[in-house]
Amino acid sequence: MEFPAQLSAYIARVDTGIESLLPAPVSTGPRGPARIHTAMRYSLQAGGKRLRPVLVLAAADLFSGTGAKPSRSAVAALPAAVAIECLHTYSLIHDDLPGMDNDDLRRGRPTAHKQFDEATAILAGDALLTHAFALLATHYREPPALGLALIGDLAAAAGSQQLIGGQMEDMLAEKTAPTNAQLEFIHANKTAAMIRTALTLGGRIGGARDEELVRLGLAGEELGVAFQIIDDILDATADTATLGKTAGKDLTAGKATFVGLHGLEKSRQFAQAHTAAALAALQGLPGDKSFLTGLIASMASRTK
Ligand code: GRG
Repeated sequence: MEFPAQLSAYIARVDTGIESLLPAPVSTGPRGPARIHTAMRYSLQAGGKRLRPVLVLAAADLFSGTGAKPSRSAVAALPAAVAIECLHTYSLIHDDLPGMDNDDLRRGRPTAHKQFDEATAILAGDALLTHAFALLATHYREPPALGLALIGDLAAAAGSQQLIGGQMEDMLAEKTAPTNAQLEFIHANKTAAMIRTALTLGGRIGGARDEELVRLGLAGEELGVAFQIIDDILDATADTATLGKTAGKDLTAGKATFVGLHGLEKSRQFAQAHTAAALAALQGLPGDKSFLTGLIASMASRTK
């Protein structure tokens, strides 16, 4: 299958997984109450690139039948793919809140606190974060070591040393002149940690060996840094309608960005170098890497 068709097929699977693995918005019975579930689905079903869940599925596929441990099909990777998208969406909802970036537009729609209210947006984010771990605990009971590893990986990436720590440093760095080391810390943790973890969750489910998980993690780290540099470039160069979120926000908010520190041209070169490093890290892994190679390349030339 050609790359675009394969990407659409993966995204369709993620969307089906979201539909079936999120609580239904019914007002009575064991799966209620309606408002919180409607708000969770509102942000999650707004779309987005689905990069992280697609990476989970594609990494699992890479090892089908090739791993040292018994391989599981990528169908088995779907709950983990949905889990990471729940976690990512929680971080976007909370990032948009008035107390953080105070944004009105996300994924082409009013942000959760604009559509509902601030309290509902906070709770929807909290509920998506919690649901991510519930999905892992429920769907990966066997073997128990796999479930524990997945939960441990996601908890580490989402916690105060990585996603939340990166977000904290990002906020502290606003309107300061950050050093390159500060910027690298922010991007490695706020952005790259979750992208790296998407690949390692998929690899674990597919049965990757330890050295293969290290290689996947390295590819994810490099892809994540390239992804954030391109995000910075797009924030400075693209328009709001294309991005589906407010463009030019970094400059207005005095954010620490690659473009602010190094300028556009240098940032483009850095993005290319990190993309090349991600592709290089993939080499040496088993299986058909053409989809992942295509995905990494497509992220380097994305326009939104
Ligand atoms: C609130 C704990 C907490 C963390 C917030 C995700 C985040 C950290 C902040 C959002 C702002 C931002 C620029 C984050 C860097 C990561 C990033 C580029 C997120 C957007 O990811 P995309 O482009 O979004 O994959 P879609 O909507 O396509 O899924």
